Amino acid sequence: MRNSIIFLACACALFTGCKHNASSDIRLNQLGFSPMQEMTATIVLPDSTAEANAVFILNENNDTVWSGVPAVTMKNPISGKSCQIVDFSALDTVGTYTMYLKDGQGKISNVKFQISNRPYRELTRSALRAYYHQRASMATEEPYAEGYARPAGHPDDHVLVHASAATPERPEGTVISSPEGWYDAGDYNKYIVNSGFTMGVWFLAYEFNKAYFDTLKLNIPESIVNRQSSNRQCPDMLSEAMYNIRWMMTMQDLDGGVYHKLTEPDFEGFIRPDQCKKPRYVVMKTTAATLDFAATMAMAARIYAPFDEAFCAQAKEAAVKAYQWALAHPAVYYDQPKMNAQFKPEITTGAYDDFDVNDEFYWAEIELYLLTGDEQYKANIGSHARNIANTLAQDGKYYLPATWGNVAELAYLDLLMHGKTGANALLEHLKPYIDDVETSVFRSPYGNRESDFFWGCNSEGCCWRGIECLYAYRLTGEEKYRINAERCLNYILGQNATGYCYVTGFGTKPTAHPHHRLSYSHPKGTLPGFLAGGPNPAQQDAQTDGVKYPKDVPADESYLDYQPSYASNEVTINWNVTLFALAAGIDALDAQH
Ligand code: G3I
Ligand code: 9MR
Repeated sequence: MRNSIIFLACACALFTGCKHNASSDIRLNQLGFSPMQEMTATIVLPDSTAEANAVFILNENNDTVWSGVPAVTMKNPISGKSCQIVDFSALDTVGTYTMYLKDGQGKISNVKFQISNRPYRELTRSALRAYYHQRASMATEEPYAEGYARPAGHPDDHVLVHASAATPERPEGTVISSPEGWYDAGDYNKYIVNSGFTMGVWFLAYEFNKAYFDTLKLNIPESIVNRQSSNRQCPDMLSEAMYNIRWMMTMQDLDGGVYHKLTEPDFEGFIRPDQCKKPRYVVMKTTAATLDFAATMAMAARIYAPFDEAFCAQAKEAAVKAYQWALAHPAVYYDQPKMNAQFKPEITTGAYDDFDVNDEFYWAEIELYLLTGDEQYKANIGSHARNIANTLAQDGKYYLPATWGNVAELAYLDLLMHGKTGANALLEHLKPYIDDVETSVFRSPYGNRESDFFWGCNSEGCCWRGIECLYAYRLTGEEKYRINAERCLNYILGQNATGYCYVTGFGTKPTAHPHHRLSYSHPKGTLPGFLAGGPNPAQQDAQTDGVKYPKDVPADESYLDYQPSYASNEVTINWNVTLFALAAGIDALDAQH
């Protein structure tokens, strides 16, 4: 108590006399920490000549429980900004704290944070509940909507077969029904490639932490009335996924091929789902979509086995049929300009185009093999795995990390968890990033290289690296991997170059204006639990809709919390799944303490 009074008195005196404007900034995980966790904050200094800072942490009774002067000043290799790190991991008591920073000029800033036993439980729940809000074809209602109810839109019971997808059985203009599923992102379309990838990560997350997800309650309609009520109660997390899987099944044509997407011809305005009136089409079948579908259905057939046998038989049949179509059509790529040159109406929505399907073949084959044990799939794996390995030799980035366009790692991680491959590739891949931590201004294995920043990097870069660390921890038991997984989450939740907590509705400075039609059009505003894409120096949106980035903004700050910024501030199903997989992985470990 005495310490804190003296500190505050001195600080106030210095503060009054101070003439400088620039001040240091504290960046830390705005959701706080569990007592066992490493706890650090980054102080971004106003300039390289700034003097050392002093940091005091006070508890709710205003007792100083920690104080120190961070010694080392380091440079952010991307922006060149000078930073200091304070490590207050010694704190181990649950409570609310305030960190006071007295900078070299005597200026004071402060930030509140919590130490609690389960700091990421609500984050995990909310990131999963985001999918309930994304549901197409139904109204979201209380009590499930938790304040964000909205009317139904996009029944998708009158979807037109686009000329590019026409067959003798289903000529152009044939009406099919393809309801349910999740809206992909900030837009209202439904894309198989991205849905398949999302389901892959979803199922991996489930299998990684089965016991945790089996008991996690999401407050969705299925929590109460289980659709498969004659079977064993399905965990909420798998019930939510089923809403999307049922839609995916409707996207398979009679011949086994799978439509690339269900879409309006061009993006809707920022209106509510029930206000949308554009026609919706299924467009051409592609090899990538068909293989991602095959892999998803094969995984589903395995994972839902304890809950719904009839569904599993249907999913397996759909997977096999899709795979056979892909073998017969191994190189049908989604080339939107080429398609538009040939067919009308023109389609200008998301492409999810991918001109290398070796990894999609590999994933489908691994999943069909794991499901059936059938040697036929194993034999084919050989040729695709070889292609992938060859490419890997030339470009280490090819195999890892996983993204919607590179699904090889999903197969690899599944093999790893089944004890059918070794962890070396994963550990080697992680090593340089973990080595970076020693000089990292954000004490993170992510965010120290320009190449870490691109469209969707918060998920595909940061969260995914954290998930890889969780796998490495599970396989080796080495603490450093658990700590680095937590460090990735710290980065997402505020210990980063912009100081944003990149999850809507969480933290003291959250993403508040995402590129998200459901949020923008909702009278209550931004929906909670969504991860923003993140800093993207390519700035593909820079010339549109008044999107203006500051001149020469560093790559790790190339982010606008501005609704029109689709290249840095959109939300998507494939990104949120990595957020909840990482948060759940850490929360499950916290629960063991
Ligand atoms: O593959 C190249 C790589 O070789 C190159 O080094 C790198 C340099 O920037 O670019 C890579 O291509 C990027 C590609 O994603 C693959 O990662 C493109 O620049 C980048 O523009 C592209 O962004 C995609 C974006 O659509 C535009 O097509 C995002 O990954 C993808 O998540 C996003 O998806 C959209 C949907 O189309 C529509 N719905 C919303 C969704 C999220 O924004
Ligand atoms: O809203 C669209 C978003 O969902 C997509 O990810 C993005 C890239 O395909 O495109 C957005 O739509 C923009 C369009 O591409 C260009 N004009 C402005 C649109 C958003 O207001």
